[in-house]
Amino acid sequence: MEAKGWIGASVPRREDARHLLGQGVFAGDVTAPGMLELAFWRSPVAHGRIGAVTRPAGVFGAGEIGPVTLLPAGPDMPGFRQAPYPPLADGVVRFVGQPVLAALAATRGAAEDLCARCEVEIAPLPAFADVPAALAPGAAVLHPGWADNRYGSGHVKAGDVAGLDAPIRIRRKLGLGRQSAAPMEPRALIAVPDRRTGELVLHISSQGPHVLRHALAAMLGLPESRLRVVAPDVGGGFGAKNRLMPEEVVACALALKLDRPIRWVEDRREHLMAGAQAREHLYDLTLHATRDGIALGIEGELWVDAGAYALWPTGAFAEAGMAARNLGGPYGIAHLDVRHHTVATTKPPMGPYRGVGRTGACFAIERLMDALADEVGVSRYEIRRRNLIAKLPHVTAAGMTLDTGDYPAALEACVGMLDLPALEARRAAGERVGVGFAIYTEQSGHGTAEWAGRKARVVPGHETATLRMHPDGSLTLLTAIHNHGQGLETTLAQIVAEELGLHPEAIAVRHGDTGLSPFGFGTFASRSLVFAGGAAKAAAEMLGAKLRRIAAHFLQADLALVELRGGRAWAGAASLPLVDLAHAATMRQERLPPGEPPGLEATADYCPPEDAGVFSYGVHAAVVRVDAETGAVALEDYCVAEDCGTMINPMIVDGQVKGGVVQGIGTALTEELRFDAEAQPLSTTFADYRLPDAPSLPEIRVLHLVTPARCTVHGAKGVGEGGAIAPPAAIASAVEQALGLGMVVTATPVTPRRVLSVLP
Ligand code: MCN
Repeated sequence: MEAKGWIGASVPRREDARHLLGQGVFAGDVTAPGMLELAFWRSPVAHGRIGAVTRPAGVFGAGEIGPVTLLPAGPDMPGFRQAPYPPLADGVVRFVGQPVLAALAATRGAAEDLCARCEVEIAPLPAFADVPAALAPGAAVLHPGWADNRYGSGHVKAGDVAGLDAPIRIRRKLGLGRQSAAPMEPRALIAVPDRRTGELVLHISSQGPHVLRHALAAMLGLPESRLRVVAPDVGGGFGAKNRLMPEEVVACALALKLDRPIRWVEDRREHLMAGAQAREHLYDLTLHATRDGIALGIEGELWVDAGAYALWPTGAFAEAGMAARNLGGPYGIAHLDVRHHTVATTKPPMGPYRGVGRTGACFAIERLMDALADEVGVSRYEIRRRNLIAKLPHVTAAGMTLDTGDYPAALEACVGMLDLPALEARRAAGERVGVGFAIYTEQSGHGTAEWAGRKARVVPGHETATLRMHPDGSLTLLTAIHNHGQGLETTLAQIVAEELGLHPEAIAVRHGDTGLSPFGFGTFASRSLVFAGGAAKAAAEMLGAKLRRIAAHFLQADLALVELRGGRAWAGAASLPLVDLAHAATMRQERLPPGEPPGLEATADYCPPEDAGVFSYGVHAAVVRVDAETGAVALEDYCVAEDCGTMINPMIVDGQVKGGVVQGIGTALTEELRFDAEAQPLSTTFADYRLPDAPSLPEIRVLHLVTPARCTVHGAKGVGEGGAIAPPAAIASAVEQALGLGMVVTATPVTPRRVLSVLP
């Protein structure tokens, strides 16, 4: 037992040991007696009408899995069109890989064999594989009753771009490729009817069990009290395990119908074909600026290819709206006039992926700033120096309050990590090396007003934690957020330990089980530390207050003098071990102070007081070497100067930043889900969908600047996504410098083929 000092300590992640030793338990590891394995017959065409179906026994089609009510997804606003995702195709298939039939057998292989014996006639309908095809005049309409192939459009307007009369106008068309979140563990689940409790217990690889339970219960017509969702160890989510997907509805419905456990484990091909997909933005933007390179306004349009269905709860509308709102970046751009469109195509539905909306927005604004630098004739560093917001807080044109920090200082800090003269010397000697900069902001911990303002169907404005001290003085923290690589089992324990003067090892953290923890929304949007950390601290304060009251009574001391430290309650030199207090509070009620209720359990709720959230930020610098013969880009160096407020655990923050950067490098250089003109997927294995590999990565160097947030627990801001936001912009810029070109890289990934295509 130790005293305080846990905030800011690089405590090793407690969860690592079980993973390194192969002792984690994932949904696919769970079995149950009498279990059947599920496999899907998936559409081989992108769009078509289902005709005659021939299938063996043990195969179920739409309408045969039991009653299912479809839920509307996307924002709850007029003009937003609904396209709920049926668990099994309902007469029409709308993308390659859409589940059409569900096969059950004793083994996965046998279930796949049943699928192989199915014959489904599908009369082809027109496919549209991208936004231009979907919006082309006369294009077929994907969903009945829709006037065109847009889920919806929005308009972010502030100031008066049209009235600017700026001397410099730079128009560029830009694009960000389509991606898969590609977690190490694909999706997996097992739905088990529990005859003792009457519950259906769903073990599933999920980022947010309570919200999933809510949706599933509504779809299946079950009371939420009869559905328990357990997310055990989860091998990465990155956003892709935070939406309701058809496979989980089918498995639960069949488990209820047949009263048998049903397991489904996604394979990589299914994940790349039919899991939630991400990004794929198109931009047509004009930047207005002064002759000395001060950016004044942005106007134009952006389109997000949201695929064939809207995933509950947000659909892909969040992606487009977020991109539009963030187009001003960290620059004081006062005029915005941007229309955004969420477009339906015959491709898999889009979900969130680390950096939601902002990876595209950052690519767009940073590319425009590079073009502006070229136009004005100053360096790309100088253009940023001139335009960065110098004084915070700053309310952006889109109405977001960039709260605390020092953006120019971060730029200088990042530049200071590089040896620019040495790089110049190499360039002068003819080496094709270059450096690129990109700056991001990362909104985290945004609460009620923000989500309600977006007309979200679920408003994740709070989080709750329960802290329980057992009769022997040990502690359990119960939370509804989910740790799937973020290190939250360690950092939440650090927060409670700090408050109660204990060692973090003294606190067990349990999460991911609707049967255990109080309600909460789960882990996404870099919210967990701000929200669950806030709730954990508040619960620890409540429990600590009670422990001190009991201790003051036992020690006959003034309550104001009692403090908790090292596993004991102290009043001056006198002290008592917490276990004595715990024992009294639970087993010996008669010893408690008069009027003090028994038990040592506190449940606290937390909503961040500033509803617009807190903004982390950072500057990325990429150094690349380009082979002009082959177009290959080699990363030589990667630097990040970031500020996420107070770090609870600097080692974990480091890991989060580096992990994010690697994913951003994938966006920048290698990863793309490609489709042919008939919307047939061309990237269904890791041979075609290339993730960055360790040998191709430099050491990612991270410098932490710390400006505590004004309103969050310990002044911490979220950090989980920031690393993934800036790399495409930084790397594209570096490639251009290496080749001695102006702003010519307009799309990701910057593959060798794309590099060769921009060479003069
Ligand atoms: N942290 C800290 N000090 C800070 C900020 C954060 O010590 N000032 C710690 C937190 O305590 C937590 C971690 O850093 O242990 C990330 O915290 P936070 O920024 O709150 O992000 P979340 O926990 O909400 O995680 C979600 C975020 C997102 S949105 C995606 S996507 C993502 C990511 O985190 N998916 C991940 N990081 C991931 N990391 C792994 N390994 N796997 C994923 O699926």
